[in-house]
Amino acid sequence: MSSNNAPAANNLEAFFMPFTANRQFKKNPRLLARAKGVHYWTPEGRQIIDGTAGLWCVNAGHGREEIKAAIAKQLDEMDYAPSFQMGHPKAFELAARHAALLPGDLNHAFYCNSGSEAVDSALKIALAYHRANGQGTRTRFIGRERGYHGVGFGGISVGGMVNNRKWFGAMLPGVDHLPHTHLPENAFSKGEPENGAHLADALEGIVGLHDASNIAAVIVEPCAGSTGFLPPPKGYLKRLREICDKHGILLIFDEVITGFGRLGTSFAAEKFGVIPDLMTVAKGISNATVPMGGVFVRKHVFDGLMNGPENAIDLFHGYTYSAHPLACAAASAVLDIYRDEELFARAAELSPYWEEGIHSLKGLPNVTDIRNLGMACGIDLAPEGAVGTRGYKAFVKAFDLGLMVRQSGDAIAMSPPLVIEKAQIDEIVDITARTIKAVA
Ligand code: PXG
Repeated sequence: MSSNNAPAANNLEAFFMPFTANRQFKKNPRLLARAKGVHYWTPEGRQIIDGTAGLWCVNAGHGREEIKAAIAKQLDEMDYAPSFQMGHPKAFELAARHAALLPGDLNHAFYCNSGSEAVDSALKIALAYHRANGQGTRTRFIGRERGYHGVGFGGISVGGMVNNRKWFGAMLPGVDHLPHTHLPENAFSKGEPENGAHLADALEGIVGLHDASNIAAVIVEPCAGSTGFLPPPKGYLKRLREICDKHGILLIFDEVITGFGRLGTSFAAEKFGVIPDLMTVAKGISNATVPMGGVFVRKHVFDGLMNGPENAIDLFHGYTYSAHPLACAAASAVLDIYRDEELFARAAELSPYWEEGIHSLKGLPNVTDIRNLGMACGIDLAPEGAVGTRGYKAFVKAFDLGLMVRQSGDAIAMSPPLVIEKAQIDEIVDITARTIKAVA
């Protein structure tokens, strides 16, 4: 073995890369070595503008000194402390801060380490809540086609993206899916599309099939992210809330992407004026510096789990790293940045400029739909042969031209850090246009 640090010819081999065509990637790798603000740099020093805030997560921009200082300070003070039957001050402080930020009476925070864990935790909290309230037959879940709720068995069961499901056979029993909301008549809508509120009524059909007494919860992304970014039709979420209320079904919003400013408000729940019973978050909660996820819970759900004997454990669920001190320190520092720089309001202010820029791509070759909301967008390209071929080409081309985008099938999605400047939005739009033309 060589002690030399120079890359060996095969040194990419051992890392089994997630959600990646490993052999294809390793023949022609795309490596990121450094990041600051809205940019990455490759090991050779090539600058890449970050059109996706990493994976929809670095909302306050890369390399924030305040977060680094908070994590370092916490590491000096105390590296780790358990949260089972004991606690550390930063966890309680963070939960109180989140409760203050959250709309309505979402006022309790359960912490975990990722969006996938948040989703599985929320599903379990929903089951436990019903059982604790004498409704233990409520065990069914309802997700939505084209939904993404992470990769745990709970998440893929309620999720609706076929490739994330078809390989894995055994899933949660008792799951139904609402129809997705991507309607052709809404093509090129700016913001929330006009048509489709009626799609929420499919929930009534599912209730009619199983009876509400068997249904625990509905889980949706208020604005679907990974499937190519699908803003909800006007009135859709309110309708879903009404039907859930009518039948005593819990409504879970998966805000892993929409939480912490992406849509120009703290959470999508605030933007749409619809308060879910449970909300899952991750990503922007810690600006992706230390892995963290969470489930925010409304008062009645929390209270419903507090009816047992005072000395009994309320919820038989948690993680070694629930409320990890480093994650709590990072998340608290991120909240300071969001507040001091008014980044949610900044996202709202920038979003008309973003909308105009992204929709200027209409008319370019193969562009069949453009969607936007807040500081995110989805651009559909007509397939070229097998689904995903043109999308992948666009992803690679954009990277070559100095822009990071996400690809979902033949859709390109973007969600830049909320600290982005208008000139950088122009640059993103320009590179995207050149990319689309190059893959025509
Ligand atoms: N829910 C939603 C709505 C998500 O977007 C998860 C749960 C799972 O989070 P974790 O932290 O377990 O990955 C996500 C994750 C993409 C992309 O390209 C999106 C996600 C992750 C990776 C890639 O759109 N979202």
